[in-house]
Amino acid sequence: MILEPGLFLFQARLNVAMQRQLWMECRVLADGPVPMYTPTVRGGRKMSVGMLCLGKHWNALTYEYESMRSDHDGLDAPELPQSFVELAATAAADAGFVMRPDLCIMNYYTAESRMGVHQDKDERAETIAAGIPIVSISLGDAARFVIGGLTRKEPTRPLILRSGDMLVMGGPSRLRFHGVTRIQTGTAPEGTGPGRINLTFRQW
Ligand SMILES: O=C(O)CCC(=O)C(=O)O
Repeated sequence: MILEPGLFLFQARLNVAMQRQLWMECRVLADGPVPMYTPTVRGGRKMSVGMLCLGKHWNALTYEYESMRSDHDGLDAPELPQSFVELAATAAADAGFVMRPDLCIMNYYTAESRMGVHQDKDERAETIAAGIPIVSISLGDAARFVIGGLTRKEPTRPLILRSGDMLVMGGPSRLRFHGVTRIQTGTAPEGTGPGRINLTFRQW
């Protein structure tokens, strides 16, 4: 479904078996030798999501990407699995974009977690200028996601992102403001959840 130029929502793109498999792979990574953690952002506030970056680490204090988690424990970011890359690159291609994802931010939401409205603009200027998309996969509990325009002032519209949905934000929609205002607890398909995992794939 095309929502706006460059903004595509592929509902139920992953079937329940794929959602369960991916959920399990994410849990294994999150509980692995380089575990998920709760970042503290500039100004000292703790985020309400758990985060694990794959491929490259997003430093919550500098808002820059780096190979090791220098704002947390100094460990190297785990590799981005090739099977994850393929899911994202294929969805991007189906939306008409050529994308070579080299990093992914995995966020884990509990009932209380939120993501404030923001732009994804920490990737390379060339990537952003070329409109190379952000590709998101939602798993587990559904979320009320809001998406606005290219300035913070513009109104946002709500979208419910359910387990298995993929969202592609590229071209003229690459820098749209967006956030997560609520988690719909108890809606996760069996074999996923509790909670919500969101994967956002990016090309640095
Ligand atoms: O959880 C989501 O659907 C959005 C995540 C997000 O905005 C981000 O990782 O930048």
